Amino acid sequence: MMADRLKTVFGHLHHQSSCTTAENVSAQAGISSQPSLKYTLDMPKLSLEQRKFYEENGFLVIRKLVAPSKLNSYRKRFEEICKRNVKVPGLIIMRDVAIKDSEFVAGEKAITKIQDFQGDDVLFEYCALPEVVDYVESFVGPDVVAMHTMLINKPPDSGKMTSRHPMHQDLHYFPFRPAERIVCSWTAMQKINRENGCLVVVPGSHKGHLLTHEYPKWEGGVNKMYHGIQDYDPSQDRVHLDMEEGDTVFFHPLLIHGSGTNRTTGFRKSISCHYASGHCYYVDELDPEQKIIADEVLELAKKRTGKDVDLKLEDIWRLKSRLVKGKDVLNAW
Ligand SMILES: O=C(O)CCC(=O)C(=O)O
Repeated sequence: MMADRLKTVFGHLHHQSSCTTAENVSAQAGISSQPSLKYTLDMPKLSLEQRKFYEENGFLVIRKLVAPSKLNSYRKRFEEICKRNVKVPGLIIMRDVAIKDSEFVAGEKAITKIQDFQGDDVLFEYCALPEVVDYVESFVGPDVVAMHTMLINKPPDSGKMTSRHPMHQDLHYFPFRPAERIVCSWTAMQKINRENGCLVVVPGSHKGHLLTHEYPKWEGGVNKMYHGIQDYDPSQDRVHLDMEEGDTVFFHPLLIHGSGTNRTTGFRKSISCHYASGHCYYVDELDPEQKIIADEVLELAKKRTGKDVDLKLEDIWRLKSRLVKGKDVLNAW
């Protein structure tokens, strides 16, 4: 019994130390990665031109990838969740600071984002859509794990600019690596442009490193866990991604991005999933830059469970991840 347990633990440690590079992770998945194309893999879906674009810019938009009928079903499910007709285990429901501090607002209008919907088969269908996953494999390989799921319902701005999402890098939140084998898919559930707060990206920033994040000192306040890059330089070239319903952007977790104020009277909706290769690994030690988010997430987990348990950040990620296809070595013990 004891020997088996030790074998498992040592096997796990061995796994961690033996796959510390994107090349190793690709090799474990049976894919060769070329040094000149380090952010994409030699899989059938992407053309060479698309691969080169992502390599250079850290994002790639695919037009009309998800059918309106699918997005309608996710929209309806979101409404049901907001009305509390459906209860999803593990789901996190977030409210905009401006709404939270004002009078009670019912239903959909109170909710700015739902997160961790892996326990809901209707919404999780998005993460497993073959049309999406076919592209995801070009970034992470054939073993695909959904790590983080969100449906964002950006509210009309209250006038305090709280609907903005500060410029950040998603890797700030993640205790797994390598970054090259992680990708986000983000699908517009309606027309999204500068008026209602589209995504804004800094092309090429995925080639940099993880920067220090903190809560921005915005006058109107900022939503919980919406950290932004400390000392962000607004003079960097940015691109606003105008998208139509169903358009999907795939982007690297180091890409600097955020989203603007919603200056319309409607709620702006998008659905997204962060995927990792099943051969990624959890880091033994987080980057010092990540301490602020790790402490906040662990504090929240303790509050939610009501227990003062000794949790590590990776325990939370193991619980919320869900296999999409192939093998999940990342979350195996
Ligand atoms: O959809 C948005 O407004 C931005 C979402 C985003 O960047 C994030 O949640 O990391």
